[in-house]
Amino acid sequence: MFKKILIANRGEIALRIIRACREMGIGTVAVHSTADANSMAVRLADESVCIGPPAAKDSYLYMPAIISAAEVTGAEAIHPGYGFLSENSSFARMIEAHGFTFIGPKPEHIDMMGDKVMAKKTVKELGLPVVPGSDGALESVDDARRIAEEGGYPMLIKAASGGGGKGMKVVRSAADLDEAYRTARSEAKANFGDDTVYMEKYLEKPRHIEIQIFGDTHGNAVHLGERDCSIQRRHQKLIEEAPSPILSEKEREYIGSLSADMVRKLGYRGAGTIEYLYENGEFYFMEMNTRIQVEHPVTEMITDIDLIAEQINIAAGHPLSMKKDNLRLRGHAIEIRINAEDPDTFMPSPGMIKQFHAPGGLNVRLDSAIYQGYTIPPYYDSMIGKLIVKGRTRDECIARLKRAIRETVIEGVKTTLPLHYWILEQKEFINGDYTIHWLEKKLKDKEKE
Ligand code: MV4
Repeated sequence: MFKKILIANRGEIALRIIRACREMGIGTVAVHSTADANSMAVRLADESVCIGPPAAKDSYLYMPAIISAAEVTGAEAIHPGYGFLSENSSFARMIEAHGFTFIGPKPEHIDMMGDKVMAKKTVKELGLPVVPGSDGALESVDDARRIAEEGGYPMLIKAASGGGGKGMKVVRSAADLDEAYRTARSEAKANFGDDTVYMEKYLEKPRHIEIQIFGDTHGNAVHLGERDCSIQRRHQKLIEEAPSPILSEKEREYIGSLSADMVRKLGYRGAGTIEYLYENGEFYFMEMNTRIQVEHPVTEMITDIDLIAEQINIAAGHPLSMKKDNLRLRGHAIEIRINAEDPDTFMPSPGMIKQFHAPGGLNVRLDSAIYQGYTIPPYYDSMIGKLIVKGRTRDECIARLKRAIRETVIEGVKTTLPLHYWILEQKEFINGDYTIHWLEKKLKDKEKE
């Protein structure tokens, strides 16, 4: 096992990784920008190294500074967390080239899943259901027209290098095709430096359901069930839960096994998430994320498995700690993302936390790096924490979450907590009756009041 791990990240996930390392008896190095010198991760890690100025491109994204920090501290492995360099194959390669271990998948698998055309082709061959469409990149607008006539409108044009919704264009009829094709290509070029686009049937009312998987270096792969992440706004998830309120045990086992089988055939190593759209009882592969995700705690709550510890074990060459027959999903978990934002306008609200009191009680978990007197810097993502609760049932979870929100005190900055409380009171949320578009529509209606 590693003696020392460097954490190439900040905020709550840096803390989360430090916690796993400490329980495993592994030393920790926190790297930080000048803006994060007073962070909780810096305080709690065994050592810390300043790697640059506030702008992420000069610190958390600046690979030479991170590699140097690993060199000078004698760390053996690097955990990238999520965001920043977590899905950058050049970073993974550079780490390995310098003799360190990247706590994550093989660089080839990062590249494969980063190219959405390649990813779709690969997983289709390995048995996953995909959305019918262009079977590869679109060659021309005539190519697009032919495929659309055959499959029927509406269609969706997507960027091969995209993801997270950027560069997508819905095409409702043949009359819109020309413009959609051209703007999709130019936006793809502008955003990703690659104008490759592909097309698929547009699903109007899907849910976002994702499967947590793990593979090891011994040919084993498992799934840890699904998370339902359909409560989102502008491709930012607000609430995630496990299990999904709308899947049957049979559907869970079907899509979970297919996902684990795919990952085993791929020879994938580490944590990963397979994202699906779910509509009318069918699953359609959307993307695969090759990192640990923000919402991993809901899976931890219902499996009792430390997913970060599992990532570290796998990177150290150990076999998976869990097997299909010693894995059981128990109860229900819901996570809300707490952002330092105005709950009505979503404008970022950085500044000093004047008062802070954490919620507690049975099965309440707060993953956050904030403390009273801490100043949230304006340079990074506005997520300042995650409140996760577990219950025996979904209803118990919702009641517990509302209770925990009411006892949370965060003063000095605006947060999205009041918005979450409001969502938890909506009948559609309570009934589990919503699509990925529900929240945005509901917020529009709310505005009119
Ligand atoms: C889709 C879709 C409907 N039909 N693909 C958005 C992000 C990118 N990863 C894929 N996305 C979508 N792909 C087909 N064929 C709808 C979306 C989508 C979406 C998906 C998940 C969560 C939120 C979303 C919000 C808007 C659109």
